[in-house]
Amino acid sequence: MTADLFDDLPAQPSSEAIADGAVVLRQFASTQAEALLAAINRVNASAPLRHMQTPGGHTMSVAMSCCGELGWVTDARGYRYQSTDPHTGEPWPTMPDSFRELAGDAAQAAGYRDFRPDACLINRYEPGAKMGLHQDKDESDFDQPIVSVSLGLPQVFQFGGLKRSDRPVKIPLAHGDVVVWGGAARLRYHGVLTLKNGSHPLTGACRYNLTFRRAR
Ligand code: MD3
Ligand code: FE
Repeated sequence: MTADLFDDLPAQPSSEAIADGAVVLRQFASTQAEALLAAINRVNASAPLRHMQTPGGHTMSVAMSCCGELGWVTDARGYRYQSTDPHTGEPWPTMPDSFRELAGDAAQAAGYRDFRPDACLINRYEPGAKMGLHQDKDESDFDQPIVSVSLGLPQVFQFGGLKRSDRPVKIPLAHGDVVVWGGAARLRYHGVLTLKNGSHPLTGACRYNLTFRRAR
């Protein structure tokens, strides 16, 4: 068996600046993982995971849902945040208190006070799913960070620069890891490589990623 990027991740919580404005909080969410997954399942019972269409007409390989006052959607009309789920026509499910608190605590640990997310995107990757390099710029205030939480199978994150052509570095993200992306990192290109086959005791053959945002 050969060594891979996931082999030397810490089992205990630790914090490390991975770039100007980006702080990885390894294992920050691991003790809450089962409660977070139960809350994800409750949200997805009302707002089902779905494969959205890009404005260019491609179907995304990642399945998405949202909770909070606003949710992110993409369709033939473009990318945007909106207060209702286009699939049901209903408001997005309320953001669970456990989500809000985790996001606020992680932002605080990374030096951002009073982070109050109004949107949480839930991404579910199955083996073969990926997300190409992109910037998150549909939010109104780039001084607000984004907090991401990884659950389930590990996946390799690609962290690029401010230009699409900047060569990305690979960062392994494992179950329970939380990353706070703010400051100069906020507009950097990023994506995730294709999820490999595997099985996680809590999620089976998938990875969930929660991203907490202040959209407006
Ligand atoms: C760096 N999600 O939902 S999370 C996304 O694993 C998204 O599902 C990926 O990119 C995923 O938009 C990556 C890490 C992440 C999220 C937002 C960022 C990194 C970021 C915004 C700016 C810079
Ligand atoms: Fe993103």
